[in-house]
Amino acid sequence: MRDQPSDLDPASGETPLVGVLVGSASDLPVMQQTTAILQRFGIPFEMRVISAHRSPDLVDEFARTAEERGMVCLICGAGMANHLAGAVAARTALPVIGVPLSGSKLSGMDALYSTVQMPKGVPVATVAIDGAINAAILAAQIIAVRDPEVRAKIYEFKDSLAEGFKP
Ligand code: RP5
Repeated sequence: MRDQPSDLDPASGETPLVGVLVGSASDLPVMQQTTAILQRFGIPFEMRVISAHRSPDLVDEFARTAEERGMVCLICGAGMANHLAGAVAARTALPVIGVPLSGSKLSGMDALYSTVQMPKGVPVATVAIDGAINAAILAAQIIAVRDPEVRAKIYEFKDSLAEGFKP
């Protein structure tokens, strides 16, 4: 499928700090949990449907230009043979968080292995299968290192976890 800018992009006009890439429109129901958390922390993001296998040139362009566009962190969610996170990580110095997605006949074990088993030199910070929420929290924590406002929201959120995670 062709790359599509997402209608989930914030309308604020702010520079996106997080790039959220998904391998297929079929991944959106899970990966929208990522964008919901980013919105909750007030972090501007850009979401794109872009595939390592179907639109590799667009992956290349996105990964190589993300830093100069002001992004701080990238989240890549895909299922099956998930090469998206690794392909992106090979092309940027930005931290890349990979979300292996279920939905395949192997229930996401295929995507987990192909995301987490990166060879030396090209790390991908891999969260759980369908761990779209944790991917966003980790991205927020990366941003929080230099952003006191986001840091305060993270601490508030962590405190709230004593009563359980509330989406
Ligand atoms: C992966 O293949 C995508 O990330 C998706 O999880 C899976 C199936 O894609 P579709 O056939 O639904 O487009 O590349």
